[in-house]
Amino acid sequence: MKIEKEQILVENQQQTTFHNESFDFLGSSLDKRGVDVEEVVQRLADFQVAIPSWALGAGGTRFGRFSFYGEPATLEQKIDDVGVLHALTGTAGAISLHIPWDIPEDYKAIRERAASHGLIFDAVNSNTFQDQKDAKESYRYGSLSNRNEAVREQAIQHNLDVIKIGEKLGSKSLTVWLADGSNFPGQDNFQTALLNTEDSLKKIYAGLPEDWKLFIEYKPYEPNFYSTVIQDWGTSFLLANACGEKAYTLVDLGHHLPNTNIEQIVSTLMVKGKLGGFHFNDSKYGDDDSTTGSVKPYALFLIFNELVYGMQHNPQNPYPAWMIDASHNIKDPLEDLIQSLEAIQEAYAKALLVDQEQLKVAQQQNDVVQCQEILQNAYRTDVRPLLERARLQMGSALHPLMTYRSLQVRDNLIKERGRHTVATGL
Ligand code: LRH
Ligand code: MN
Repeated sequence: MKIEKEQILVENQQQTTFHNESFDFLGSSLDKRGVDVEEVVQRLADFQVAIPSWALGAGGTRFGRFSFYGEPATLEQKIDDVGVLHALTGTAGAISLHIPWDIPEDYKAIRERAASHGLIFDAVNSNTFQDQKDAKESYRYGSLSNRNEAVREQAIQHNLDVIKIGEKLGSKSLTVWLADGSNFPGQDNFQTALLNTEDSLKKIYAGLPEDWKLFIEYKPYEPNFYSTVIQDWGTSFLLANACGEKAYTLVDLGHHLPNTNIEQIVSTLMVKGKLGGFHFNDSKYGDDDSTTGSVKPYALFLIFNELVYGMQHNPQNPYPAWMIDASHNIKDPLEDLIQSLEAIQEAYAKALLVDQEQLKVAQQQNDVVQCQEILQNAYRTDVRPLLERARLQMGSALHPLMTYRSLQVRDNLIKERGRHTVATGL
């Protein structure tokens, strides 16, 4: 399934007049607020988010999984689905693979297929949270932290193999997330587990190509429910510092205990030059992996407000990696991802409208009320015409979801692939 530019142009024609009116109206009011509208639109067009290869089929929980039919059963079909997202949104220009769920057979063919959709390969993800059927050692009691050196060596070698796979695809970063931890008090010696993990990460870091980054992802719990070795940003941060300048902390929005101030974590990591990137999603309770911006859109805006400030004031922090990490239990995966991409662009656009100079003055004057007014003035702005204009400029759809439905993409995928294909992943 490939969506041609012409199909999108036809769909856009019906909505262009209304778009131009709302864009001109918003543009003139933003002009009065001293906003460089063209620059905001260009920043939105340049903002590319990587799509997780493991979230293109129906997700599930231990209580069940409901298929969506027409799911991608091969890596080639997964790349085509990300191609559909990129054609419609213009902002899904990369795919993030998970190994061994997505090991390419023909690297040249896979690179060419991705390139045919205008896609690059973002971070590759290792997997030492599941045992592979032919594996010599088990990760039941941990991987990089395991008390058994042979298990640690196997996990280290897996990560080095994943780097080799990424190199053949043009990827420039490795994401390590560890399920390692314990389910009961007394099961683990916390210090041994942490020091083993640090030592193992250093051995992986030693195998990192010069121009690569290592992203260390933290998570407070699940699948272990008493302790997790890399449980929070502080642990990831100290491990990244222990490894070296190419190691960074990766922030998965769902990996925080309730009411954690994630925007403050983001600002701390940026000023210390250790914010590597994001796994965008949303959650009400745990690591729900729900649609980004579907539960706490204001929190997402506050995170982007810190990102915009950091990208202006922290040259010591590299340009972060933007990735989605979600699981679709009841929504069509592609519709869910379109909604996430929209919410991410919307939060970024609103954050770009924050008058940082005015905010600085109000903060210096301790005018707390004015500080909130400045943030909420930006947040309360309907920025959708800016997102639409960015998409128009990229030749993608003014309204991606509407166009996805009117082009009957899911029905066509079912015709092509049948009803019972199942995508590898979560
Ligand atoms: C762990 C996680 C990690 C991935 C996995 C698919 O919860 O967020 O990023 O490896 O989901
Ligand atoms: Mn994640």
